[in-house]
Amino acid sequence: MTAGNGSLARLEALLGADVIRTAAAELEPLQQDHRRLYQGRALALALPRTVEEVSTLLAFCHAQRIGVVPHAGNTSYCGGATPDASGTQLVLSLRRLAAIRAVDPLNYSMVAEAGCILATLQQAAAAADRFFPLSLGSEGSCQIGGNLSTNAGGLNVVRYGMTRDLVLGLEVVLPDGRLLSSLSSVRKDNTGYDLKSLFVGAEGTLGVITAASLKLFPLPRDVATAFVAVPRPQAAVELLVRLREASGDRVGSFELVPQIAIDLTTRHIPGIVAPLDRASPWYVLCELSSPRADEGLGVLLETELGRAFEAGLVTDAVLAQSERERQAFWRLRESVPTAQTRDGASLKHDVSVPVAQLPAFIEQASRWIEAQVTDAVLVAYGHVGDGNLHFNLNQAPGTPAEALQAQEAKIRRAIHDLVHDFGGSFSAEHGIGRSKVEELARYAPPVELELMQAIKRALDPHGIMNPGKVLQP
Ligand code: 2HG
Ligand code: ZN
Repeated sequence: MTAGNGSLARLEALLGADVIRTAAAELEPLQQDHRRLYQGRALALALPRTVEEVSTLLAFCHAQRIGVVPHAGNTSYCGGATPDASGTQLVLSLRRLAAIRAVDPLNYSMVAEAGCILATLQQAAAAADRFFPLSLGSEGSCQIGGNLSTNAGGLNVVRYGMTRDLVLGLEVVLPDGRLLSSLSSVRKDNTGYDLKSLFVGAEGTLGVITAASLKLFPLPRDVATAFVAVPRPQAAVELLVRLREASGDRVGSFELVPQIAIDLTTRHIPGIVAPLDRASPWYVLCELSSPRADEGLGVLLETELGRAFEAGLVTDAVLAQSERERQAFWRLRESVPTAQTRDGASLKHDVSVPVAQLPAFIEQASRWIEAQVTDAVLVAYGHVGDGNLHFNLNQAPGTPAEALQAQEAKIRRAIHDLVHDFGGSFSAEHGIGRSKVEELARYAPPVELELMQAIKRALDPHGIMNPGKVLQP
């Protein structure tokens, strides 16, 4: 795929210098991912103001065979939004398409443009007495277009599902510039193939999502949050079962946190304190919530934790007594990735296995790491309720980053092979991007891969959309 100065001049002529930006200072932040694993060089940055401009832009790029890299909040863990080093790819940001087109509390839905910051949507829903449940550590900067394109997971999946589950309809500009306008707000629609689902999680390889019709829920009014010490992951899984049953399935979040995450966050993030005095190998951060203000969830949670204590599943626990305390628990959990980064180099494995298999997976994978890996500290945490573990490794204190990095390929293969044996996924919530293209080619069943390639060819015959991401060219 080639694009020279001639194409750039024509693009500028077509859309104007306000839309097509070339200043180095504007391109620089888009040319590397937030973990600084990938560096690229962009032809230009496109900042369309309208859906029509997105259409015009893609039609031109389709005709001229110019690669387009959609770029949202730049919070990807897989390099999915970074251009390659050729200097021929156009980075496309929809940050100016940031209108909330409608909030409909009676229909429990809203229509938002792709450039909306996730936290803004949560606030808009709350202002209408409704709840938009997608919640991520990066919610203050990530954009809904990126969340949709990566099918983001996050902290409330156990109750509300992934981003895909929150979508009623989509507006998408296809690679040739045609507009697929399916911004339906109906909940039942069995008219043929579910096309919108193709674009959710496609990471911008099939088209550009410009707006979405999203599900809303009743606002939680009774919330009970606890930080709980558990002796082992199996106890966490059993506690989850107990809480789901005892609360009538009111578990909104259920996160596993190891002691090392407490050590890293208290060391590297100002203001974080350990919620419990005594160290425990593992903790659970769990939250029950209900739209009924008088559900009595605090008492219920305390009672169930007491019972779990008697059964040896819990060794200590603290309930948040105020919104401030609750926020402090969540801040600790959400700061784990930042604390990991501040501690040094890390290797990340965003894996999932069936929830019931998680303890066995942790045990086998940890045993392998202990026996086969040097100069590393295991930092395994995540969304137990979804069977999703961030099985990460950090460089050991006093060892060079290179010592860990040199083992990356060997570790990745062993962990992903084990995940495969457990019937799990090597990318539970972070997607494929650039970093896991070979993994997808290796682990996806051949027929699945063939179908994905056929869909890609049908929608994007010239391969202009996010080239080199998700599928091998
Ligand atoms: C989280 O759960 C994010 O905090 C990031 O998905 C996980 O850094 C990671 O591996
Ligand atoms: Zn996560």
